Amino acid sequence: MRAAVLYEVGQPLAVEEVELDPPRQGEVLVRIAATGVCHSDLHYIKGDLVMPLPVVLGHEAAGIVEAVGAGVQSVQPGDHVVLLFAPACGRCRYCAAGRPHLCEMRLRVRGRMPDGTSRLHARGEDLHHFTCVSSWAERAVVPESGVLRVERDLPFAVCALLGCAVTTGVGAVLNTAQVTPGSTVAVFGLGGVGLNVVQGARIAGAVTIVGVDMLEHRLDAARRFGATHTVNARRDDPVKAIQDLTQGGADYAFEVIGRAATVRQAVDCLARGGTAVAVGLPPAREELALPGPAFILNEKTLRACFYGSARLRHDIPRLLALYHAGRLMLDELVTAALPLERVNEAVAALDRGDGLRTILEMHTA
Ligand code: COD
Ligand code: ZN
Repeated sequence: MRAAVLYEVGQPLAVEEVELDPPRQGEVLVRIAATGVCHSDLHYIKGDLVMPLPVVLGHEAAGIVEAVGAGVQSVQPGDHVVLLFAPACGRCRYCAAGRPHLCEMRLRVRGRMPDGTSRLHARGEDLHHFTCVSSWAERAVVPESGVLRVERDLPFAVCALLGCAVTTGVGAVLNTAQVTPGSTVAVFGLGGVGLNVVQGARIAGAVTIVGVDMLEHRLDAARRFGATHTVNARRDDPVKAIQDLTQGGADYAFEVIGRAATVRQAVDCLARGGTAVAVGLPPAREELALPGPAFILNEKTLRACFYGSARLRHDIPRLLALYHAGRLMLDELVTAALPLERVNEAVAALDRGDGLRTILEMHTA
């Protein structure tokens, strides 16, 4: 099959023939139909975040089950599925506590399948898996807990987005922060994930939603997704602007960029007792710094958010219900569709901030 392989940081991906083993016990073979290009993938391509190479990236995807390994019960060939990048064992202390996105399995896999081996091979060596998904490929072998069956009449691009951007962004608001109606909210970074934080805040009933970005077209998009105000951080100081727009500070602020400096801005723009949520992952070399007395005397909170703190099998059907009810904008997020062969163009477009979300589409006919 064809797959996009990252052999070296900073280099274009090689779209080439890759060998994919059949699914083993408890695994599922998925024919990828649509897969998103997310900034997390770009972090690894650029080397801001580090993982073992060579690797097949891609973690936001949907497709059709082609085969299942022994013991698989929740899906069968022909089912349409969303791929989940946090496989969960269902037994560890985190799964038992109802926080399967923190499952111990995720920490163990480190570029492999849960059993420690790889199903992907090229040029005579094993390739690494990315978050047990590796969807920038025609097919993927994933753990059963990494797929969720969805209705067959849904667009694949929409299902792919539910695998990351939507679940992460809306989940940050509804699960991690638990924004309450009437709140004031600031969102730093209005890409594919940040726009979902914006619409999550709208769904939660926030009355003031301030979107911050450096690209005018992203500010326009944020207004369509529910922002009541926008700030261009290239022109204006976002902390001061947010404090002015929220009568002294926001109740909640979300950092959806992945920079220590903007996490600090998210903390600084809060009202007393406010909560900042760090969704973006800063480069490994950056440490987060907090203003000691102002943070403590004003009783602020800084929370981290991974994968929207989501219970995926509970949350994704609810997100789909919001979509069907016309309250969650998903089709509007997809602004370009390209074939896998043009993945490097899609990555460059993300780096420039073109459009909102590019989807790589495979032929599934
Ligand atoms: N001030 C304001 N806006 C800024 C600034 C700044 N200083 N710098 C960049 N921006 C804007 C850009 O113009 C862009 O519009 C936006 O920030 C970022 O958007 P995208 O589309 O490039 O990124 P997303 O939405 O695909 O991803 C954002 C994440 C923060 C999720 C990602 O970068 C990340 O850190 N991921 C790691 C966390 C993780 O693992 N999450 C789960 C999988 S995604
Ligand atoms: Zn992502």
